[in-house]
Amino acid sequence: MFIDEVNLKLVAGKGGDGCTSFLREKFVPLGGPDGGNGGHGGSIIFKADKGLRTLIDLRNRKLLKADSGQMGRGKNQTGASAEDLVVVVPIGTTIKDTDTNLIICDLTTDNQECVVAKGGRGGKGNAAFMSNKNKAPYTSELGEPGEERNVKLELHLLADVGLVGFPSVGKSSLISVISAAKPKIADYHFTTLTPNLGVVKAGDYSYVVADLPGLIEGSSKGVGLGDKFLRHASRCKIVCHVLDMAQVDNRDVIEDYKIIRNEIKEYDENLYKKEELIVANKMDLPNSKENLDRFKKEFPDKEVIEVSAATSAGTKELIFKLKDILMSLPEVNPFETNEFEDYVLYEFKNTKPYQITKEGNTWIISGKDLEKLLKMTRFNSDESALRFASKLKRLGVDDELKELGAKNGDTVRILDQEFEYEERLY
Ligand SMILES: Nc1nc2c(ncn2[C@@H]2O[C@H](COP(=O)(O)OP(=O)(O)OP(=O)(O)O)[C@@H](O)[C@H]2O)c(=O)[nH]1
Ligand SMILES: [Mg+2]
Repeated sequence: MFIDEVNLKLVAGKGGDGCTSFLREKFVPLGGPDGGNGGHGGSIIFKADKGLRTLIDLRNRKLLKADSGQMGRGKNQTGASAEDLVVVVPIGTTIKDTDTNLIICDLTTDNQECVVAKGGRGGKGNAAFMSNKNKAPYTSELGEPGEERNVKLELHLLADVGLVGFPSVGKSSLISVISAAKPKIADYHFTTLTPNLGVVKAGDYSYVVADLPGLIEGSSKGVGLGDKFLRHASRCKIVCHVLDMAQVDNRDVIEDYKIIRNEIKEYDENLYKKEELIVANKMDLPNSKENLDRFKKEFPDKEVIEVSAATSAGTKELIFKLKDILMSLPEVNPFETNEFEDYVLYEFKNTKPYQITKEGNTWIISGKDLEKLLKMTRFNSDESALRFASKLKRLGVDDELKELGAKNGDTVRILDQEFEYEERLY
């Protein structure tokens, strides 16, 4: 099955920094702390939308970034939170984390949402640190960094339109004109051996067309390339019947049409009753007009679109005609059926929030939460630095360093910050 794929880096918005401030008013010399919290950073949310069929709009994007929250301010003013970035994708999109290779979510119903990269929390202002013990805290947090993720979006493309017809009528030529697909085209029969899928853009709308191998008399019983590809056509919403109006192979176009219709009927009554569009191709060649007139007289109720895959004439009308038909058809959600494998959703279970490794005399501490804490600490304030140190202690970092044999004067590194290890004896 053809899969539409897009790789993206996601960077959610950073939380706004908390503020350190004290109330200063005339006649109130020693006002309390009034630094407000920072606003939340924007998250990146993926949302399924039944109006979309492909990932084409995201194909040229490499990075998606959400906005940061605003800084907190004095007078207990909380910074404004940033708006979330909502990315709409078609139903059936699976989002995978490419660093862990685990599936984050599988959007299978309309309007289903998933927060894929979470925006950072706003840093607390100093007013939030006031306690009975500390009436005038100087400490405030920096905003939490937004979550960063490398993801791959995958969409199993199901063709909306199937191009059917005798060999060499120009099905592959047509798909190569209306989409970016580049199938093999040649003047001998059965050039196409497996279906080619192409994404067609019609204004803001896009849909998937399948160029199917040629059908002949007896296809429904397995003659030629057999009935394998008729099954493919059964899954499409529109059967687009391509005819060679110039009768290059010296066949009769009316006969051809009847034969293929009969094969479709023999194969599956439902496929026969499916929405049909007749495409008269090769209209650039002599005799095509004459044959078309004959065809129309024979089938006065059938709508026919005239095109030439060689000159592209009429192909724009075809693209928009197919769009109009698709939009008029009732919505079915193929991803809600059991045709697709069930995915398993995995969740991370953090066992230990940090790891300690040693390089020479340097102890390196790593771990997502700890690194986040470091990024949220203002080291220019002693109080904030102490708060950071006591958090490390509470997590058990101090005890473990001691156990591992850290000595006074050793360097402890977290990300790009270095500290000196000093064992305090209380
Ligand atoms: N003049 C002219 N030639 C065309 C047109 N469309 C297709 N052809 C030619 O017709 C031949 C067959 O075209 P294909 O696109 O390979 O036909 P197909 O229907 O995919 O054939 P199979 O894959 O064998 O089923 C090629 O030589 C094309 O160049 C057209 O509109 N005008
Ligand atoms: Mg072909």
